Amino acid sequence: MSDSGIGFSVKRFVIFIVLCAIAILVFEGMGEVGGNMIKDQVSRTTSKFHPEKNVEDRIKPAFVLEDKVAVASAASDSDASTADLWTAEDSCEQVIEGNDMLQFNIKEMKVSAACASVTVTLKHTGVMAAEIMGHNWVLSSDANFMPVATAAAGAGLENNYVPVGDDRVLASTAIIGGGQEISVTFSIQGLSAANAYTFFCSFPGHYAIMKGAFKVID
Ligand SMILES: [Cu+2]
Repeated sequence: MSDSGIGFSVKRFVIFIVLCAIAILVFEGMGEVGGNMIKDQVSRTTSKFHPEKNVEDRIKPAFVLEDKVAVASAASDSDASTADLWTAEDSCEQVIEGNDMLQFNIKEMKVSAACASVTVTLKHTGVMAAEIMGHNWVLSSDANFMPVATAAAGAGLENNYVPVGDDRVLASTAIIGGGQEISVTFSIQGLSAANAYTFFCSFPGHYAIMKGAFKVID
């Protein structure tokens, strides 16, 4: 029975070793979890300013013109009175605004065929530079809109993103940046009320949103 005392303490010793091992594993595990939490926190905080990370979050506009979106959806509900908010008055002098959120303030321009000439004034109501958020006003026939808009990117900023010597371009202004304004005056003698025309901004990528109908009315 004297062995039982030793056997008992050997058992206790083994249990003690096992407990120690478990304790070490648990502490290591906790250390790793804690370390990863700190690593995560650091990467989340610093990556906010990393030039290649969270780009979407940083270019997200600080606010969105909810009212205009509401008007747009209301207009699509075939409500003629709200649709008029997007349509400029029939005039030989047209004023249109572009902003930092890729928007023109109107979707339709109407000019009388009787106008000796038409002047379109584009105002950039934003603050961003021409190289980043520049806008212009370009007119083409509806049919030529896509081909001209596509060719425009290749023309480069030095040509105001307007294809040089391209007679599909019926009128165009230079590219302007925030706070600037520019006008173009042109004859509409060659235009017809029977044809559809599109005005748009030819800054690369903008034409998808920044476009509208240009209507000549008899
Ligand atoms: Cu633009």
